[in-house]
Order: sequence, then C-alpha cells, then structure tokens
Amino acid sequence: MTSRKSVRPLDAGSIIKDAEKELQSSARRLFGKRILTLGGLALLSGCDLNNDKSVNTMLRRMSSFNDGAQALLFDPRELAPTYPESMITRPFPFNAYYDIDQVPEVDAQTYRLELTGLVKGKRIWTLEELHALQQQSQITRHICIEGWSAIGKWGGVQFSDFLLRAGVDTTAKYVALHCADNYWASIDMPTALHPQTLLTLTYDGNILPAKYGFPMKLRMPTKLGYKNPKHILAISVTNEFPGGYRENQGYNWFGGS
Ligand SMILES: Nc1nc2c(c(=O)[nH]1)N[C@H]1C(S)=C(S)[C@@H](COP(=O)(O)O)O[C@H]1N2
Ligand SMILES: [Mo]
Repeated sequence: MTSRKSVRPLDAGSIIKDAEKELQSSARRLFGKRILTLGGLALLSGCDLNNDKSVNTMLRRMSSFNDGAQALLFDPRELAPTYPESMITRPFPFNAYYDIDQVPEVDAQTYRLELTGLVKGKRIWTLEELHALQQQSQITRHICIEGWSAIGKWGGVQFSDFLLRAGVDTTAKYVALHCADNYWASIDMPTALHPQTLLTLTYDGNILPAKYGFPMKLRMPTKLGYKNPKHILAISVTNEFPGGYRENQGYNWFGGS
C-alpha cells in the first residue's frame, strides 16, 4: 500500500453522522420501531468512537459482517449524503494496490470501452461517445476501509442511463468492471441502477487525471472505496458471481459504506 503521509486525518465526526443516518433507518427494518444508534453498534463491536483509529476498526468490523446482514443494513435504494463544494478535500488522496508512479497510462485515442455478456445493444464505446451522453456531477464522500475518507466531486454519465442505452439485460444479477491494471470489481444490479452510481469521466470539473482512474472510474457513494474501480476497460453483465480483486483477498463483497 502507499504511504499515508499526505492524507488528511479521518473526519470521524462527519462519518459518524453519515453512518448514523444509514443505521437508524436500516435498524428500523431490523428491529421494528427500536432504533439502533451508531453508539449502540460501537458498544456491540466493542470500540469507542472518539478517535480515528477506532472508527477505522469499526469500519473494518462492519465490512466483515456477512453479505446478507449488510444487504439488510445498507439498502441499495437509499441515497448517500451529498456535500457543498466548500467541503471538497484538497488534495484528494490517491490509493491503489501499487504506488502512484505505477499508475496505468491509458491512451485516449485508441481507448474503447467494451461491453460483454448479457447485452443486446452497442458493445463498443469511444470516449467521445461517452462524453456526448448527458452528464451530471455529484459531491460525495469516498470511504476507504484502510482508514481514511475524503469528499470529492465526480462528473459523468448516470450508470443506469448508460446500461439502458446499451441494451443491457437489467434482470441479470451482476455487473463486473475490468480495469487496465488487472483490478476488477463487481456489483449487484440494484447498485448498478442506483441513481448515484456514476460512470465518471471528470474529477472536480476536469478530465479525470490518471491517478484518479483515467479514462473512467465507476463512482458509487453507497459503496466503500475498493468497490469503486478506476481505469475501466470492460464491463460484463452476468448471472455468475464475478467476485473482485479485493473481495477475493477477503474483503466483503457487499462493501456498503
Ligand atoms: N483499478 C483500480 N481501481 C481501484 C483500486 C485499484 O487499486 N485499482 N483501488 C481502490 C481503492 S481501495 C480505493 S480507496 C480507491 C482510491 O481512489 P482514488 O485514488 O481516486 O482516491 O480506488 C479503488 N479502485
Ligand atoms: Mo480503499
């Protein structure tokens, strides 16, 4: 992993507020009218929430819940919080399974996004074609399970929009994303169709720089950082569980934030 020296400390208070919102509504479904607070969860998981280290520990423990329990806790229909421009973390941290000097360089001219699997429509997309689709932007919090979080602004095409245009079979179970650095991740179809899931082409108003995933990163504010793949080359739509780079190393597949 990369050095964390340049990274800001975890903004614990604000994460707790975000997580508390999620937990209160999901806990209602789990425990009827009784509300399980984040404090209650902290008690259950045995960590106090007064310092960054314990928030990190809790994030890890939450991620090691089994996928079924997490699917209940983190409803894919809920919206992640959004933030004002003034709260953007500058500089936004870089992270990958290698150092920043090994970031893959993808050539914009020859780049083609390839769709495979359960797709009826257009399977090959140029960057120009993707930029010509309707664009939107979001300011959301990226939470990395390694113990940091940061707020950033991403712009691009709503993923559900893209999938429908490409004639993807939205009754399929999974969407897998394959990256230029051999990383891959996969998500369930409800997450793929979530209104905040964005096929991003820009970061903070500029073309996505290489370190943040040029030419595109799939941004899902409802998922932890490792579920947000950068440098995507191919997307496959399938009913067979595709796993993922981090997931196959033991990170939880659901990966809700
Ligand atoms: N292709 C690829 N995507 C990836 C990773 C990676 O190593 N390779 N790391 C993931 C992790 S763990 C994090 S926290 C974020 C970091 O994104 P950033 O560099 O834009 O902050 O990218 C995610 N997507
Ligand atoms: Mo991460």
